[in-house]
Amino acid sequence: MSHLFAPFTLRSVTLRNRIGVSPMCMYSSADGVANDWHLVHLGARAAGGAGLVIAEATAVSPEGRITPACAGIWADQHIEPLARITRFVKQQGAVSGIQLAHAGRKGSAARPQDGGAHLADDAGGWQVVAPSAVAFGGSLSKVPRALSLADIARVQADFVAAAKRALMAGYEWLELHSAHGYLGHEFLSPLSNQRTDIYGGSFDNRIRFLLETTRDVRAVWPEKFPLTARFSCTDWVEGGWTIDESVELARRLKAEGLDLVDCSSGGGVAKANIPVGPGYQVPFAERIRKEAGIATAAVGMITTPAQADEIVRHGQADVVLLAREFLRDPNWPLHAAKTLGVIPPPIPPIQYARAF
Ligand code: 531
Repeated sequence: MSHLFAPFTLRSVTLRNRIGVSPMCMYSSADGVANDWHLVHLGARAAGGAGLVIAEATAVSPEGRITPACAGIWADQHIEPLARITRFVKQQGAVSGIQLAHAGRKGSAARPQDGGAHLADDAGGWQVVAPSAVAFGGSLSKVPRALSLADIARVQADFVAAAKRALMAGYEWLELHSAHGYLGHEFLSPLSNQRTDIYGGSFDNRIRFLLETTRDVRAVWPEKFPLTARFSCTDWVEGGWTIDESVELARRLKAEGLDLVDCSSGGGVAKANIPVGPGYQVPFAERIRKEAGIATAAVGMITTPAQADEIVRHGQADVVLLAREFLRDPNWPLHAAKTLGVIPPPIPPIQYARAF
């Protein structure tokens, strides 16, 4: 039976355990460039025993950033600072992943510590784009420019170029961000996608952007490396994107060479009733894994070793991704192994051996 500390192989990549660092925005870049903060943030968690370390939402174009301080991979100057991190992560025995992202209408925002509202164009912000000219609302009040067909092709080409740079930077695991109300999700949900062309309306049309992007990225991303996507499995509102649609989307993307769905939820609308609680998104990972026959990652309010271990043991997900719990404890995997009595225990970095 699989368990939290059993290795996991996807394509030719083997994780030493089922524990991943969820992509977390650090809002710490200038011009999208990774720096010492990112090295320490990601490197410390690789040293702490994670099997997979996924770099934060990394924008495929400048206007695809959430904030001016977000990470980017739209230019060759981004490659070497990221490569410095992937080299260190690998030395620690972990696999490096990266989440490629476009923020859509939720871009051009201030950092959370600065309030998170849309920034005016003359205050460091920019014109946001989306499938349709419909504002997110609240403090994200900018009305986006609806993407033309040529714009859509350009954004997809940006994802492809970003994937090529990610490969050059040493990543072995790619995640397409299609959740949390950012561009990929905006195409999926009828609440944000009101297009009347081939990218809007029917289910087949709303999934077309992600399907094509997956196909295009798969064509340049090596066969030996996993390609994954994060979904908001439901919008949690009537008339929005649903878990049933997520299951069908997972089936369609699997046929395009997608290897795993990272199962999150929400973020597409400001007002949703979300039953946040321990493991509240795990049932989505379980359904997609069972009904679409594709590997899944569970994420969201996973905090204890027993909880994480049970998710894997019960076949609800192949991998668990931890976010805030990893901020509280970069050595969470080493501590979890001790709590669970894992034999043989994972080997800590030699520099820390006397502490574990
Ligand atoms: C939190 C978030 C989780 C679920 C739904 C909406 C928002 N995160 C999402 C991050 C950015 C910061 C806030 C991304 O997905 C990039």
